[in-house]
Amino acid sequence: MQLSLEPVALKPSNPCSSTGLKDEQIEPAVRDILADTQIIDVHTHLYPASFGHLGLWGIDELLTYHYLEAEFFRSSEMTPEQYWSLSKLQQADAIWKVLFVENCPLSEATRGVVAVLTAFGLPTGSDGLADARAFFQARDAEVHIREVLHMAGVETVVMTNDPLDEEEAAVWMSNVHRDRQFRAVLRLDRLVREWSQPWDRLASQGYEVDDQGSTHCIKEIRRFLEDWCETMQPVYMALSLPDSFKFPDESVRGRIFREAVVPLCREFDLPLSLMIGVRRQVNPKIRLAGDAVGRADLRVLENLCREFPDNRFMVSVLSRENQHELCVYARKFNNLTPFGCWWFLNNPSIVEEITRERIEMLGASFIPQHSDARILEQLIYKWRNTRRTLTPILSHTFRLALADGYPVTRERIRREVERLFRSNFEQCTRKRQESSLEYPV
Ligand code: RAT
Ligand code: ZN
Repeated sequence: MQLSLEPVALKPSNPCSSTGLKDEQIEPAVRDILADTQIIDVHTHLYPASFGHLGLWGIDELLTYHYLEAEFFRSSEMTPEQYWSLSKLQQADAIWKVLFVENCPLSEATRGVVAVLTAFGLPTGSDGLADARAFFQARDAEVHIREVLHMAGVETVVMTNDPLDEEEAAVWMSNVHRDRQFRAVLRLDRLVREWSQPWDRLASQGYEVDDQGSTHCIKEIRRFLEDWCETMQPVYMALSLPDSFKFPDESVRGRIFREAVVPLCREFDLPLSLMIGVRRQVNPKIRLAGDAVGRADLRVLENLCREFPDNRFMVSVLSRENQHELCVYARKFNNLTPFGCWWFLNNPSIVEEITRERIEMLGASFIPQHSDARILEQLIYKWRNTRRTLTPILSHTFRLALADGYPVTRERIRREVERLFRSNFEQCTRKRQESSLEYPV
């Protein structure tokens, strides 16, 4: 941690000992502190080098990110069928040509690619990708990962780990080397949402499950989850859910959720992350880019938080219209931590609106952002953009506090920023009770 340069900051643990800032000193202080803060990125789709080709990086992956694919189909005559028949390099070439050469990269996702190229000193206005490809090909994965995390000011990356993804499961079973900067998360989408499909996969692994969700089956699902908790040592369990998610729900899925997932989180003292509001595959032709958003009935959260006060829930909602309700519920239930401006919300104008609303209603008791990075170098632009968007918002907040008569110091700003980008998550994932799970060090 960098100590304040203020002369009276000799006792940084005592915020009252710092010099009060003047109005015009607040924004530069906020900017410095945000730049200095080493982020815990609470939700990504990244992997350490030991997970081999599961970890995506480099220019071709950056260009074929599904956020860009969605934009590509808006500006190109190419059909999805034609696009999917191309190799990855050809797809990347096509996207570069359409979104960066024939049109200006103005959207958040396209500017992100430009920012990454700039960060590595690569050309951003050329017709082809030869320089960028040569640069990334020459990089050593391990070194590259360290450098990108350093450039992004990210200390810890939280992964998304699906035990029903065969490739990923095989990596875990090979006793893969754990990297302390990458924390695991037991992702349950396939298990809970697609229950009609995975049951035979569990059965083939020796779990006595059936597609009716019998009491014995639920017990076996718990055993499956316990085994994977042992293997992965996750920091939380996670599930993305449609706008139509209901709780309580008497379907097999609803019972898996209520009788296996929720009690196991409690038993292992793990938070449950719920990402609510995704409408999967409204346009299956464009694959990952074909998911959309819907407004959810957040009374599900009310029911969950009230019925399970000993569970902790980290919640992100995809619909802009659900944001205010989420804040209201967080004021009612302190076992609920709102996090992130997810996916279609991760644009400066919307991040700004949501973050202001959250600060006004919750102070600093939430987690403002996660990157959701799928490709390593996205960390660079996504976190730079978050810092850039949040600087004026936090500055404005502290300036209001000063105007109301509160002595604002660098130490106090630092304490709140640390809370937002580190300690709220650390506290949410901290073990309160004895558990057989230990985080890897
Ligand atoms: O933002 C995204 O990349 C989405 O495709 C999803 O990954 C979403 O974040 C999720 O984790 O389900
Ligand atoms: Zn995600």
